[in-house]
Amino acid sequence: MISRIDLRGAAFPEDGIDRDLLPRAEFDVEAALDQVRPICEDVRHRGTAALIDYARKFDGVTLERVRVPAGALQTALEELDPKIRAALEESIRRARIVHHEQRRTDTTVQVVPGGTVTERWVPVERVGLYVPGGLAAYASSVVMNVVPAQEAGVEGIAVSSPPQKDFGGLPNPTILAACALLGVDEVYAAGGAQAIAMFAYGTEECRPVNLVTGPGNIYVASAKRLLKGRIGIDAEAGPTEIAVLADATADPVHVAADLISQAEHDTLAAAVLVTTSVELAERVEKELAAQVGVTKHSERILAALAGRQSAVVLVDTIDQGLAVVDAYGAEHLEIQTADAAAVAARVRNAGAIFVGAYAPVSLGDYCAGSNHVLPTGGCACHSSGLSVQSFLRGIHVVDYSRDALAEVTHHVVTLADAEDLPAHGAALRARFDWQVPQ
Ligand code: HSO
Ligand code: ZN
Repeated sequence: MISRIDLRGAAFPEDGIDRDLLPRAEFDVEAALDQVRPICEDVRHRGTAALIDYARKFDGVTLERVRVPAGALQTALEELDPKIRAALEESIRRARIVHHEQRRTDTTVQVVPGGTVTERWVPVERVGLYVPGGLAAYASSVVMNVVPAQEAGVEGIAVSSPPQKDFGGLPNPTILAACALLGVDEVYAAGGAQAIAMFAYGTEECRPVNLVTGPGNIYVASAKRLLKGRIGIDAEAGPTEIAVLADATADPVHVAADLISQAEHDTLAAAVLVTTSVELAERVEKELAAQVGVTKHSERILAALAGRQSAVVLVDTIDQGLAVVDAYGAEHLEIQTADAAAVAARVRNAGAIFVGAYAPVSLGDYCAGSNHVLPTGGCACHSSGLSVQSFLRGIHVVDYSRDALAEVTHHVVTLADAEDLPAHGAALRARFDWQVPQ
């Protein structure tokens, strides 16, 4: 059901191996642009009326307004199963502990006497958080987006999630309850590209935002790509990925369960085991077959495991395993080896690393305190997951005295002349009666 890639005996170049060694699922954001462009333009020009039309067309619901009334949020919270409420509260509590510590303090550096540069951290004013509907309506993702934004000090937090036929045109009630628990009262019933356009251009009901975060399908990712620049975006989230680097000490039952846990998200999800032990590989393959048979979403999981994006990779050494997982740059990487912490410390590319036998990815999805919005598609080699930093801007504040400017003027004039930009130098010379101070 899962393919094997045998790299035992292969040459591993010193400067790293080919990052396409492990195939990934097709997620062609570019291809959806032509479909998404007219929708975004329509929302730009017709606002709420366009959103109501798309809700009828794509979600099969008739809306009178797109903003969810405050009463509906309160009702959703009152009707939330107390067990789910307690679990969400614990998830929020732990996420707050971690994200609170990520806050930045301004730093002032004295470059020369009388010349300072301060880095001032300022939260983004307004953010829009997109939460998918349908199969991927995750209340936990509301937590993972809202908590860092709140800890960063963002004042305007708006959430949008597709209207659901089954819930009278409101978004999924657990999503609404999570918003209420987090104190977010600005929620919209809009989905897909049209929701991203609403955030970017604004409508009669929704003021435009500065930054949009949150996962979504290919149309959401495509709208984010299209509107990037007008708005900031977190990432174009692709299908979920788990890679496990394991040796003979790993428990095949755990490894198989963890691979299956993320394959459960999507037929395009990737589950990759990299191991030095053929025996472990064989036992995991057997376990996968046994566990898939008794799990709820077995069809989806089977498709994900059998897809070209999933594989068991055999290597000779942990060093080679590290080269493979670094080239792959998984969204989630578990290290299930002897001395797992030491091996984990050597990993360079991963969205998040889960160390040892008792840190499965599912813990991180809900209750580790870490964030579960992480870079996919190999983007872990240049990007990080969502954090307080994602919602802050560092503004350099430059403060120089007359003497401090005088001291460096000749260098500025020289560099400006070298770039054939003499007016740049003149802006300094003008302050010293057009002379370059000696
Ligand atoms: N593993 C997903 C997040 C998630 N899992 C939400 C369960 N619910 C992407 O990191
Ligand atoms: Zn998950």
